[in-house]
Amino acid sequence: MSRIFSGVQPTGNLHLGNYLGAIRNFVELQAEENSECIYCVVDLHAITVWQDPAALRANTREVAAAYLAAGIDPKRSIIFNQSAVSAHAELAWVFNCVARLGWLNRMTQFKEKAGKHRENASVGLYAYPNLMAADILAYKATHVPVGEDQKQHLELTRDIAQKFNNDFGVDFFPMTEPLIFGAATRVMSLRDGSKKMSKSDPSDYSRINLTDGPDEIARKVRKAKTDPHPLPETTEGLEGRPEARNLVGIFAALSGRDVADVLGEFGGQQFSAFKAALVDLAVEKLGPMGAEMKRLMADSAYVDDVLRDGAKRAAAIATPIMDEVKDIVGFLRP
Ligand code: AQP
Repeated sequence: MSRIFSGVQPTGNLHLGNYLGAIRNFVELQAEENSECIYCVVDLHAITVWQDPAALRANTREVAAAYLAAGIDPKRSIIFNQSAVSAHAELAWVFNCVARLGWLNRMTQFKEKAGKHRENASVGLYAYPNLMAADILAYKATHVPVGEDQKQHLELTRDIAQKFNNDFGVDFFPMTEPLIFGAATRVMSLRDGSKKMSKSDPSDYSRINLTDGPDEIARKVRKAKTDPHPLPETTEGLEGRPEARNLVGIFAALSGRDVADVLGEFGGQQFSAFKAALVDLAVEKLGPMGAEMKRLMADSAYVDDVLRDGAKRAAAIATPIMDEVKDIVGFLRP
């Protein structure tokens, strides 16, 4: 049996990249036989940068609503928020003492997020990958579906698992495999094809938010950066054209076609015609999900019930694993 774990941060502005790179794959994995899926709203991760408490509560419900609206079945899968299961924070502390500073110093996401203000970044932002390893290993998850940007953190999770096993002479934690699949593992900003689409980009025009309506989607796609040439007829023609590659990739991912097939239809045409088709497709695929998200966000009692039930089921898996960790490490459990 495979145990799948993944999470999304409740930091607002959930976007097309989060959907195509992660949430859509969560739904697909849930349909597999012999898999147990645990999908977390990682609120402990969110506070590694400042979050307004009221916004954090709303954004936590927004991610849960996105999971549900995308098709995750809360009976079949577990949906919960991270802070509701104490094993995450407890195991993260143990891993703070297993992981080496040199390992964390190599993490590119910290460098990108802390930027020039490294001295001012929270300790939590630096230790984030240890918490991520704890999220996964508190369930002994075998597989973690993520976008490409999380690959390095997954490698660190394996290093931590291995060092823990070696240090204590046990064969306890599994070597978790990343699952990076789908046609859009790295969706780029609509304003700059060299930057990934991101919640924290100050420009709302850089991303399509999952709650955007048809007018917003149309405006953003129309304004998306392109180059002056017509679309190429073959995939090789996308070399050196990051914005064209991104938009064609989004079209392919949303339509379930491959890039060559999309270029077979639109190659040689101007961006204006292609963008019009992309707007129709995005509105068709994302519109109903966005509307369902808004409906669920207005029904916070239901969303909270789902999270409460999920937290109980998640804790039932993680607590015995954490108890074993305590025994291995030598903590008394009087
Ligand atoms: N642009 C992207 N393309 C494909 N996948 C993406 N993911 C994020 N951006 C893209 C995947 O979405 C999942 C949840 O991400 P997260 O919320 O945990 O954090 P993140 O990767 O830091 O996401 P953002 O949107 O870029 O947020 P900020 O701006 O706060 O850094 C992950 O599986 C991620 O790979």
